[in-house]
Amino acid sequence: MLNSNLDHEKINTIERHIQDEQQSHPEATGTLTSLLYDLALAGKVIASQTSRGGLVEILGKTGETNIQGEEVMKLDELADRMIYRLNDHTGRLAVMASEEQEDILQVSPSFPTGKYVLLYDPLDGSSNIDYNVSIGTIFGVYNRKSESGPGTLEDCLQQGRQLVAAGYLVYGASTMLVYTSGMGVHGFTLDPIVGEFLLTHPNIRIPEKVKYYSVNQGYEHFWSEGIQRYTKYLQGAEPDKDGNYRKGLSMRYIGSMVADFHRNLLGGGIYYYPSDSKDPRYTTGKLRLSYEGAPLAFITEQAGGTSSNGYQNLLDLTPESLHQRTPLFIGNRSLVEKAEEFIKTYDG
Ligand code: AFP
Repeated sequence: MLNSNLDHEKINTIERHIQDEQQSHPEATGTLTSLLYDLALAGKVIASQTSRGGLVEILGKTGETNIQGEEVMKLDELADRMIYRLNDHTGRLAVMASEEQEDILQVSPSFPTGKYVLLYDPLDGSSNIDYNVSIGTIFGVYNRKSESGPGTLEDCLQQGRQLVAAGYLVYGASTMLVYTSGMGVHGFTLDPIVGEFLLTHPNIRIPEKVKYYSVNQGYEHFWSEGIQRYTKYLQGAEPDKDGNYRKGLSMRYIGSMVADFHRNLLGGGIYYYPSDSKDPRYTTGKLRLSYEGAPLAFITEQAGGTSSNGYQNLLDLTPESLHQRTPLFIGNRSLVEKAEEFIKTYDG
């Protein structure tokens, strides 16, 4: 016989949680709820493939390069197509853009266009795929700016402040989906038996007490003086402009931004990828403003942290092109502000 208490217990699936949140918006039509649920579904399919990565013939490179000049992995392609195909016919989107594709992605002409715009990085950290290291998916949702018909490039080039929702999936020891629609940050863990995302991390706040800094320190010699000194400051080996030293932090760097970001969101810390002189392609940083920076900046801000390109909040930047790169500092407010201070003092 069922325990009668169970009748009163709320089982918070992701669908129910999003629905409950949207109910506080009387004007909500349920479209955003459905769109976020479509993304959760895409995440489940991608998770099922990534977890079988070593078993089926999907690992390794396709032999092609994407528009960033990077080698395309088969799992990238799969994730890219999966997200597009699960969203091209729903009538919820006006247009999409993927980090893996040069141009904007129109939805199928046989279906109506909708009011939202979806930007996504289908498989972030893909160079880690072959090594069974956590990877992730990042997405951001905007309202369309164009009135009707097919969405436009302008719809995709919006300031991060205009984000309606943003989230990421991390495919690690378990699969998690973390999202915000401007009402706090909530994390769900995929129950692989039931096949459903269940609320495990409600109202995530970045801890005040910081533990980690995450940066590819192998590039140290190519950084500006400000970034070099800031990193030493984080290690407890360099004073700030007032002559104060901080207690040294632990360094953690996975090389999958989603995984590094997720750890710092829960544990407290900063992730940064500054500009460097190592590679002429990345003089303004490696990471993309619209696919990686803005969505994670929105989540950070909703969790009590902040972000910067070294001078300005990432959410205040309006992209001029679809694949624009940016230097990026993201995490605890005190650490991000301190990075800006070092840059101002030493790099001008
Ligand atoms: P890949 O998708 O090419 O692995 O790049 C991942 C990424 O965009 C981000 O997720 C990492 O934090 C960062 O690049 C790692 O870059 P480095 O290898 O230069 O540290």
